[in-house]
Amino acid sequence: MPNAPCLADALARGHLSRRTFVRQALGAGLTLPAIATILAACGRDRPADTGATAELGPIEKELRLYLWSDYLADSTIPDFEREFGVSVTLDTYESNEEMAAKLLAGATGYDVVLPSSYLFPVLFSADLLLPLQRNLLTNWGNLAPMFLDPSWDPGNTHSVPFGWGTTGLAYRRDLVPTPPDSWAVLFDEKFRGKMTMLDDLRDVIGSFLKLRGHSLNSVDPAALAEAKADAIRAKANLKAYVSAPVKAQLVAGDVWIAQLWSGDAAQATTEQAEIAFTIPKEGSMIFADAMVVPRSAPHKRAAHEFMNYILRPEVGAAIADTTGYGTPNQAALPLTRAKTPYPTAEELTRLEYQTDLAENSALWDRIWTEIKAG
Ligand code: N2P
Repeated sequence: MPNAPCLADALARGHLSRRTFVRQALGAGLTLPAIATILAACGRDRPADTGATAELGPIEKELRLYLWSDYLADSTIPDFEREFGVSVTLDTYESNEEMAAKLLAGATGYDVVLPSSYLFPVLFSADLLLPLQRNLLTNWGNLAPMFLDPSWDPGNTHSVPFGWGTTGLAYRRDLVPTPPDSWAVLFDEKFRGKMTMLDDLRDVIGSFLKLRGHSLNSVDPAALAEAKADAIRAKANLKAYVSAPVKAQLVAGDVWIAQLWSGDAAQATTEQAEIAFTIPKEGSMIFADAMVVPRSAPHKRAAHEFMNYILRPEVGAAIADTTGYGTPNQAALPLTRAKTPYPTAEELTRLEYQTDLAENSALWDRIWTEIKAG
């Protein structure tokens, strides 16, 4: 097993490609924040910093998107292609960690990516993000004030707010006699084999931290040890750790209770009206996902045009209606069917944003590995 300093040295000397470094470093147990820091320090192979402040040329003919799955309306891409004469490709991911590992390994070719807020420190420290040209984002004024100047990207210099949502429990009203109101339902053997949790370490460990009254960003070893024990206890009742694909299993009735993101739960409800969604009384996570442009993006002008297009009220409304997620676009909100209101101050006391765990990611990663193996 290669050790981390040797890997970093090999990277700095140019004996190791960025991709191989990241693969081996992950294998050697390094965390994403640690890998990002080493990449920034070694600086090798960093994509040329083109267009950060330079005037961007005319719109390119192509655009490559790398986004969360099920996060656009059916019309979003075809309408953009038609109007702008751009051919769009879309790759999707199921977790921030999956996406970050790919970007840190040097995946180039993507023009727009959609991380959640807690990932920004990692992406910034690896120097992966292009400063945006606000003059090209003429629809910027449509955004609601609560999404402006966030702590993870002060002044929104490198990101455009896209959507927000919460993590809770989706359940089948017709199959679960009493609506679950606590994360503790995951311990209930009555539902053994009929429950799932997200394949997402921040959501799984975070919800058991909330269950015991802790912050979902806790790095306290005792709190984390308890969350691990709880997660392993619940795991005995789980059918699987699964994220967006659980929708079909809820609709089919193979899963009765699923830890799920609010919008994906709403999408499932449009296919099966007996699916409901609740935020457990102990509290839960709220997330905000925002569009960024990697410095290496080959089509920077098209990326800006696409983000500006997403900021149109009718485009944002169609996305919110299809995905069930909240829109940060306040001009879009009245056009949506659901009109999902922004969380109130009272609701925010029960909801918590995930933050970067920095060097404590190692502890979380180890616990997640142990839960999965346990
Ligand atoms: C989209 C899920 C995005 C939610 N299917 C996680 N930030």
